[in-house]
Amino acid sequence: TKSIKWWQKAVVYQVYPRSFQDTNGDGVGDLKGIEQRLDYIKKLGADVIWLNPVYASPDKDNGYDISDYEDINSKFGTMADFDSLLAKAHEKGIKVLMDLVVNHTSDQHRWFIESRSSKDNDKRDFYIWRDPVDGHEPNNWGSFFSGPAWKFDDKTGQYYLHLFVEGQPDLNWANPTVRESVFNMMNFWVDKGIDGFRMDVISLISKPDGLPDGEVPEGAQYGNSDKAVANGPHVHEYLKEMRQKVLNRADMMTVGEASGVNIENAVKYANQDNSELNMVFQFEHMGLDNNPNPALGKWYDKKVSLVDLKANLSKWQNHLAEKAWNSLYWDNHDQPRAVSRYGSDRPEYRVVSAKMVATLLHFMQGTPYIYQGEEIGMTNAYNLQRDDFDDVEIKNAFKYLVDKDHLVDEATMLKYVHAKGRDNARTPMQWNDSKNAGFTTGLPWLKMNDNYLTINVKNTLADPNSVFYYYQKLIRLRHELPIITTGTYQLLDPNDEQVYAYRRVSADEELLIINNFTNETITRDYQVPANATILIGNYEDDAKSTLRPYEAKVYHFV
Ligand code: ISL
Ligand code: CA
Repeated sequence: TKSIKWWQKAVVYQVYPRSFQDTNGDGVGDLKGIEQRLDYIKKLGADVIWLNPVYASPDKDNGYDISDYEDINSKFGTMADFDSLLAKAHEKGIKVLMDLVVNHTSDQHRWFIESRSSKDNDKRDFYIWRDPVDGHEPNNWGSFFSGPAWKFDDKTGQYYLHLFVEGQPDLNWANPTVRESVFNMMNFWVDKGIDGFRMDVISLISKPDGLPDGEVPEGAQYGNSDKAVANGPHVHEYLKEMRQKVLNRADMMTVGEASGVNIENAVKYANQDNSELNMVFQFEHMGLDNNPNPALGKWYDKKVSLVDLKANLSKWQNHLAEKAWNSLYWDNHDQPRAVSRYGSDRPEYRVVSAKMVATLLHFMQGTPYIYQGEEIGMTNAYNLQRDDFDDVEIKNAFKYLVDKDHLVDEATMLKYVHAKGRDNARTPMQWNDSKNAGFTTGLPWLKMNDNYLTINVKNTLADPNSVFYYYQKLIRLRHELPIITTGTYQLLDPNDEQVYAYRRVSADEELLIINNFTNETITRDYQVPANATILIGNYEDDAKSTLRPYEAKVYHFV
């Protein structure tokens, strides 16, 4: 049998530094704030923190546009603050993953400033420059955040590629000097003693030869660059090189954000032969509740079909078993809140359904990720209006899809943003019921969710039946019961539209996980053996074959 790696038993807690804890009243969370809250994360029981980017950045896309990889954004503090946070986390036995954003840099990065200065600058080829074709963009690719993926630069008369916003020019990974520079920079962080990397859109770094047009979804303006670029011809070669030159220098944990990756290529990225990464964030389950109109992409407000969700997650569980490793997530800084999307944030169901959604995920095989606030059942932020949003993706959606292309009216788009917008996850952490929820004494950089008077850490810690203590128990169970890490996954009743039930099976014991996805009381008979005990559940007693609204329970038997 293969030995179990530390990151296969670990639970990760994602911190969005901007929105976690402000300590100097400027309304922006900072590194000192994270350090002050380490005991909270320790109490929850998480093993690892993933920090969203804290590097120097003009913040065109909240730190995903980096102008200096070896410096800290002054809004968040200093390199001394970072060193202190890392040391304190390690003292408490918490590991730290850094975000690695190397598909693109900021347009303010010195590499790009040089690159754009002239066609014969030695950094010209660090980025992807092309001549106009018939006076237009070199191909039909659209940016992930609406609009074209090419920007014309007057100075040299060429376009540069930006799969994300204009301020995020794509690096040219085909250039070996680019790779060498990135690996050197990564080694700077490895030498500091960090424990791993979360790699931003790593599936997009190798661009296809000739940059062919993407398929244009019906009704859309631009070709799909995601599909055209994902899993490009040399991506696995580049990652193997990275593994050799950087990642093998320490016992690191790596997770690649892998938009456009299916089960076949996931097995390459996350193969247990240790040649590339440990695991990927796959996106298929995030797209199941997209708009049926492809031109609107993710912008929609209908719930996912449970049958589709089961089929998808089960496919990943089964296909990666023994070959690769899954990451498990419902939400992050790019996704709406888990309880709002998969459970119900109505006051009468919020707590019970947040626990159900957690139960479903935390008994699967893989490494679970908890996004800050998920552990207290934070919800989408319905009080934010068009002018309140900060996120460039949301702003561009209004600008292009509503104002320019008239694909949808403004009121409908607002509904979609309330369901799917990234700012739902980015409103500041709700610590208590004082002004601005104890996040800041100043003006928060993004409007608070107005439900912080009831939904906050102080309340959740005072209530033994809270979402927090339920997550704490889920994490403890994963640490204690090897079957959660190693057991075989078996889906039950794939066509049941109301319940998601599955088993985890090992040589000498078994878990039966039952989740009622509806707000109704229903009946199901799973023929639970007489010797079964309840390991965890979100109701006080076991009503056997009766499943109450959003009920979740896990039986354990031998
Ligand atoms: O956010 C998305 C959907 O709303 C995704 O398409 C997202 O853009 C994609 O997963 C890439 O995300 C990552 O890279 C982006 C950055 O804006 C995201 O915050 C980051 O997680 C560009 O660096
Ligand atoms: Ca601050």
